[in-house]
Amino acid sequence: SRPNLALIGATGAVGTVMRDIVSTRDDIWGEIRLVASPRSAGKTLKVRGEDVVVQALAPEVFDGIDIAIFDVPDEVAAEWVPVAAARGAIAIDKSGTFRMEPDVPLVVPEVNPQDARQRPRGIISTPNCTTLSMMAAMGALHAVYGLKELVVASYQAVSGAGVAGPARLYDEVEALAGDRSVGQTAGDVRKVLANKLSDDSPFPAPIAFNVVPWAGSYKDGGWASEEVKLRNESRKILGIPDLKVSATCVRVPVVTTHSLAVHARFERDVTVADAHRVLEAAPTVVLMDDPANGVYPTPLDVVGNDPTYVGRIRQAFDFPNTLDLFVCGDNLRKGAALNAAEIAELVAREL
Ligand code: 11C
Repeated sequence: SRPNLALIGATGAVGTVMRDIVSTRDDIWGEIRLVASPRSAGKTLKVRGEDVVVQALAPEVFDGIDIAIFDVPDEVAAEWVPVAAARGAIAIDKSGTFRMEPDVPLVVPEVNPQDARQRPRGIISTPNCTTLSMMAAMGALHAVYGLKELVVASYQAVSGAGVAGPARLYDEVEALAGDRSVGQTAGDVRKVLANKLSDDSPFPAPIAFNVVPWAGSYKDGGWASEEVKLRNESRKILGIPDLKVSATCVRVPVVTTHSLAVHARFERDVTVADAHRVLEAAPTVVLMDDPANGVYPTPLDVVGNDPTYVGRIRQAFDFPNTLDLFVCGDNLRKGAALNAAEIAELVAREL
């Protein structure tokens, strides 16, 4: 019989995309149960064209469920993912809670599908959306050339912060619209926003007309949690424990789709033409690399699409075996819901 799927966090930014994804991909599922916090329970939402009533998170919602996909805050995952696993569901968790635990695989299906089979706790983690936005491309290049070092700058969309992110960006843009004097004096945008909006923003500085060099929580040494995750998770997914990684994560006024400028050093000789061939052959990567004709990916052209888009591939002038490139990936699709759905499909094939 067909496996039953539960989506936990069905009403959030990722949950909304998740419902779309399971409604449009090959339908392999029996029941699809929608679950959210008690605040959202009782709502009716569409999935596979049918109305489904959202259930409140409780131990019983996992009864009869084969696979449960969680997109909930870290502390909710810490409490409820083990409950799902104890009740016999395989839990696929999008939070940061279990990703680095040695007995929990961290899976990107086109890079390390084999890892999904070793899941002694019944838990599989799916990576941070920033890491995921480049993994299909970097995994394909690593498989051929052997990755040694990664230096990354991210340009992260506001929807990475959940539904409050786009809400804040739209509010700020509206508050500033029509005023052609703003952005020309230090602090002027802050003043306009302070007069018109609450100071309750998911971002530590104005995000309209700005870039903010901070994403996530504070970590030792002045690192942001997103930068630490990008390092740890890339190492685990690619299976290179000593991969050298350094990242700076920056929030930009883009609604959805994370971009990354990547400086990647490889063990073996690599040329731009070879990298093109490798990336063209990677099924989930789209190469957009013809800068002489203005062809390269931008988040606005990528949003809503599944693949990882790569362009601006250059041989670094002063660094041997090193490519500089620009990657864009929809942070809600491959960066979150799609990767979780692909893991669920991978697991469902074994059941
Ligand atoms: C962001 N990448 O753009 C984050 C959100 O570890 O899954 C996801 C945090 C995580 O803000």
